[in-house]
Amino acid sequence: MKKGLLILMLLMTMTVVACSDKNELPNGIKPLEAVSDCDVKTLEGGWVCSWADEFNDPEIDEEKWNFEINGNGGGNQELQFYRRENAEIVDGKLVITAKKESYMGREYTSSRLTTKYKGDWRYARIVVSAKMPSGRGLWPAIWMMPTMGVYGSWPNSGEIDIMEYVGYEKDVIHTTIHTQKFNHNEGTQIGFDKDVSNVETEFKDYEIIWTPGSIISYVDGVQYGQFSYAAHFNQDVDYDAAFPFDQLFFLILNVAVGGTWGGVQGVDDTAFPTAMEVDYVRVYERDVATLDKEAPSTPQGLSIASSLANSIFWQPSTDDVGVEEYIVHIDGETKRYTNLNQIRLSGLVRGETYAVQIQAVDFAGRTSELSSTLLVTIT
Ligand SMILES: [Ca+2]
Ligand SMILES: [Ca+2]
Repeated sequence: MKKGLLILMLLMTMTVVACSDKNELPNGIKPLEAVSDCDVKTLEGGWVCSWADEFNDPEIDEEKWNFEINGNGGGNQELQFYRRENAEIVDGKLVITAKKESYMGREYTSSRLTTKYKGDWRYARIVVSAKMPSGRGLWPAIWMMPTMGVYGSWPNSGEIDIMEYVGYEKDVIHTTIHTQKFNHNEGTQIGFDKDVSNVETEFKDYEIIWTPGSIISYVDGVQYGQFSYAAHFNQDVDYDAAFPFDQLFFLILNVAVGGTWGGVQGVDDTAFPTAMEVDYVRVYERDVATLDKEAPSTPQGLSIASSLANSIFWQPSTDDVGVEEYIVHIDGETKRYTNLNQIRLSGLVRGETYAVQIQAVDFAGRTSELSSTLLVTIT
């Protein structure tokens, strides 16, 4: 850390709370320091740049990016073969070019880059400046997939489409989530569209702010999609079936050709070559150690779910930064943890009645008071 910055941060800390000591936080977290290779180090609201690529190096940085090399159609019957050769850095921008060329049994080539195991985040603000390729049949995307898949294979562990674009529908952008309960195989995915001028000729900031139970999508700072978990609307499933976005996800940048969405109106072979250009990727995380001053509110409204056995939910607690998880106390003992405001009480004795209380925990490790008691008889 630069000495000037350290002094500045100490001064800020002393100004805000005279007796503050970052080591006093219950979970010992430290203030975040922005990475040096990010051109915009902080954003309003306590967001600190923790990962970035401005694409200023002559070569693609393989400490940040993986190339997916295959012609398997991306699970969507896409037509391209993904090669390393179709991505390069030109004038400070990542350029992913889709080409009409025969290769390994495919008639088009392109590139798909991911940050898996190199950039993986659980809650973040992600800003990608990009300009879309043009032409019927093109299907570029800026999106995220789960790193570990703890809830199972697609779609159970979730997918976050920060922005997708299909060339036959010029200047309309899309943001979508897919989960076990909400996915396109069943036509139940949740998505938003927006008409935006000059998507193919101008760089725009495509962004999400992802916090517990919420993902909000923006283009150039204008909100156009909001995905929020609401336990009382999802009493039929475990919370992760509706909203599994409480685990690590990585970023993907690709340009697909054809496929079950991009290829609905065929492919215009005169469109090639055409490229998605990315000026920067910047990932911000909230500086909890500096921001957090208060414990979460006490969970209220404990209720038994109407259509999922032995499942309870409650109103989410509020907090000055955010609630990271809830502790479930059963007969006075800490028994379970859950990231969102619902849990199925498994492993208890059928016919027995248990006294359940909930306690919220914030990202600084501060805890709320215990909720009032809900009696639950296991069926
Ligand atoms: Ca750049
Ligand atoms: Ca707090």
